[in-house]
Amino acid sequence: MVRELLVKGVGDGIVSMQGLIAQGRGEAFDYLIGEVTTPSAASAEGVAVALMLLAENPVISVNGNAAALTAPGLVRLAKVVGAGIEVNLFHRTEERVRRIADLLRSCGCERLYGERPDRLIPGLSHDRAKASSEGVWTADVVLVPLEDGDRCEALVRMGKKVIVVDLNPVSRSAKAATVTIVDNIVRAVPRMIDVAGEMRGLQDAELLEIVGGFRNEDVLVSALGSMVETVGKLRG
Ligand code: PTJ
Repeated sequence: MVRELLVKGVGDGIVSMQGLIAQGRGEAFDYLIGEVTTPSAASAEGVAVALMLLAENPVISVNGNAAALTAPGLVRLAKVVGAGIEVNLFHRTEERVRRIADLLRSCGCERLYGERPDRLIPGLSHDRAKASSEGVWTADVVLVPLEDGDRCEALVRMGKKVIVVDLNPVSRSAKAATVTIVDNIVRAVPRMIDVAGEMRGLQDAELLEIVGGFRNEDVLVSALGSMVETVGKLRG
């Protein structure tokens, strides 16, 4: 069913052809972690939500894959944590930006950026660098699901706290991010919405306690550990 969403996304002009390859890569890692949200991914999801709730200007960056897989979920998450949404494409065409923006608006997105970018993120080629001053450019916390390594590194260099959702724990994005959620986006987003609902009433001090002591390397090592465990089970 998830695969079909991507195929439909290509037909609707939302997903790039490269997006299908990215999904295949993600699926391979998902099989290795057992297609479940591991405890360390669950804790990274909690830290990510706490960071977004603590942020001054949290922004969720949406690409073709993220839109096709979970546009309504991302809009809901943005509402619960008080974030804006920006359409940012790796393989940018204005037509695809427009289609994704329309999809997000049809899901109820009110604070939407990315259609008229007016800034360029330093260190990236022109189309990939495009950003909006009120969105990603001034965001202090950015959730970039399924992000490519260059953009993730560039956002970190700008001093932002960057949260990625990436099933590959050894991708450049996973290693560069402030918080890496090694989980399928279709499982991560609904969980984050629930967690955000629970955390919304917390004081800043309590949210800071959740964030304090988090080490992203631990999440990556733990994800790789889950994969090794899966291999171990094959030995009986
Ligand atoms: O729509 P665009 O033009 O912005 O392009 C989007 C893609 C995803 C094609 C582009 O950003 C890209 O090429 O990204 P990468 O470098 O392939 O990185 C995507 C990462 O997401 C890979 O490490 C995959 O393992 C991972 N991934 C793929 N599907 C999922 C996933 N992680 C979580 N959930 C998934 N469903």
